[in-house]
Amino acid sequence: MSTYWGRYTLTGIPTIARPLASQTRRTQQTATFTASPSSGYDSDGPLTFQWQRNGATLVNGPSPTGSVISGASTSTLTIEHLALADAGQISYNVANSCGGITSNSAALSILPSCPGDANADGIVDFLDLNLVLGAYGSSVAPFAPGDLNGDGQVDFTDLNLVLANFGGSC
Ligand SMILES: [Ca+2]
Ligand SMILES: [Ca+2]
Repeated sequence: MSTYWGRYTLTGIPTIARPLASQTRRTQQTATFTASPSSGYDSDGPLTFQWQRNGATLVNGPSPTGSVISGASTSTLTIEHLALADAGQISYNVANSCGGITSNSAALSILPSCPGDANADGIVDFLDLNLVLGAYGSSVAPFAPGDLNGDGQVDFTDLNLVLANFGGSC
């Protein structure tokens, strides 16, 4: 005699616990969206994810807009080096062996870059100067805090961008 366990509550199509929130970023910044499926729907194996923009499947790697997409088929989507054309409605599909569901659409809005604004708060001030000076002379990831022109170095070019725009807002 064998015992079989019913899994009536665990074999359904995934549901989503929290809706995606809209985001606003500036060009060259990074946007990250994280899926929030409800727990308990992965008893038959890992959930699968696929992200979309305006309903079109996103693909990892350099995109036609100049941005770089990663995690397009994981629970976390990352878009680096955002371009104005990356704006759109972001959504994802999450599935298990029973089927899938598509999340709400969240707006990704892209504003033009703000020269000299190292901390992306819309104002060029002492905080930005401090970020550049704090990393001055170092090699960093392109567009890391302090590297305003994205050449991977924090140097006079970046300092000049802060000074030339100091006191401005955008
Ligand atoms: Ca700032
Ligand atoms: Ca630089």
